[in-house]
Formats: sequence, C-alpha cells, structure tokens
Amino acid sequence: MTEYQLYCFAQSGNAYRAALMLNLIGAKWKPVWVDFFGAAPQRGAEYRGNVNEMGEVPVVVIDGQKKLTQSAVILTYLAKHTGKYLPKGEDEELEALRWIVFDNQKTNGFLGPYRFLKNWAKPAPDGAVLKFLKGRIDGNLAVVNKRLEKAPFILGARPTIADVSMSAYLFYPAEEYGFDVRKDHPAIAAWLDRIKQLPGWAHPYDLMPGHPFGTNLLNGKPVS
Ligand SMILES: N[C@@H](CCC(=O)N[C@@H](CS)C(=O)NCC(=O)O)C(=O)O
Repeated sequence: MTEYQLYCFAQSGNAYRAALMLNLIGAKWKPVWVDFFGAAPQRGAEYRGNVNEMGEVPVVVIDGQKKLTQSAVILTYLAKHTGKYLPKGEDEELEALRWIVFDNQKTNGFLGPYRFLKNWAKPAPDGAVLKFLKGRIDGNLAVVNKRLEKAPFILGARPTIADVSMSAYLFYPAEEYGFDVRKDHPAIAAWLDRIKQLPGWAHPYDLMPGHPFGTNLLNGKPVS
C-alpha cells in the first residue's frame, strides 16, 4: 500500500485539505509536524532547499520519493490515483478546477489571512484590514452558499475534490473567526454537515499535530 507523509500543522487549513483527503480515501499516512509559529523551519534554507522552495505547507511525500505541494495539486493527484472524489470527464474537471481556484483566491484566500491576523499575528492587525477582509469573506461565501442551494455538493449530487478544498477552512471553530459562517449561510451549514458524514471525515485538530497551540501534540501525543 502506498505510504504518504504530510508536512503540516494543526492550524493550517491549506494542509487540512490534504489531511482530510488522505483520510477520506483511506490512505496510509503520517503527519510531519512543521513548527510554523515557533522555530518556523519553513522560512529557512534547509526547508526551502529540500522540502518546498515556496516555504509552505502542505507538502505530501509519496513512498519516500515523489513530492507534491499546493493543495490543489495534491487533491488532483490523490483523486486521479485512487478514483475517489474524482471529477469525471472534461466538463467536471474544469468545473472542479474553477471552484478550487475560486476557493484558493476568494474564500480561503481571505478566510486564512483573516483568521491568522485575528488569532496569531504580532503586532495585532489594524481594524481596517480586518474590516476589508471580512467584507470580501461575506461576499465570497454568499457565492458559495448560492451554489449550494442548488445541489448537495459543489459539482452536483456527488462529493469531489472541489468540496474537500472549499470546506476545509470552514471546519475550524467559529470562535477563531469571531463570526459564525453556519448561521449566516444555511446552505453552507447543511453542506458541511453532509461532508462530516463522509467515511473518514475528522476534525483538523484530530488529524494534524500542533493543537493546543504551541505544542507538537496530536490527540495528546507528541509528533516530530
Ligand atoms: N495555495 C497554497 C497555500 C499554502 C499556504 O499558504 N500555506 C501556508 C500555511 S496555512 C503557508 O505555508 N504559508 C507560508 C508563507 O506564506 O510564507 C495551497 O493551497 O497549498
């Protein structure tokens, strides 16, 4: 059976996309903890030279040989190689890509920085920055909510990598955002509940090390 390692940390919604997909497809995988907020190896030459020149997580290593980065690339690879959560045919492939790009730029693209600034940035951000990001978040989530009023999943009746990508940031606790996406967007709330029912679904803090914040723990046990 193929073995995967995932460079990640608990608070990373980008890495959670990959962790969730690995779990949903029933893959054999282990997390490699990146001390993102502490020693910050992702900023150093060793990480950029040997792990990911972009200085980011997620990074997936396949059977100790092949390395992939960018969650969209990782999701596409895993779907193609397992046939699971795979968009089928050119039209579906392009439609999934369309929503994954929208997610990377417009939903997670604003939710990620908003949550980071609100919880962990030092010094604390200017209120005007958060206000700007929140306005973009509200508008972009409304687009996703409208889409999900028409069908149970983003491409229609069946869940695909577009759902895995788009949902990841939305499973983090509402307190970390300071607003409740579920309350404001009922079709998104119902869709998140459907995704939670998929076999293999698990919360980000149960899949990736680094929670509680400042530790390298995964479900109470240290991970290196
Ligand atoms: N588009 C990338 C985004 C990856 C990303 O920005 N990851 C964050 C952690 S959540 C990171 O490593 N940031 C480091 C940096 O931007 O310097 C993906 O989907 O994988």
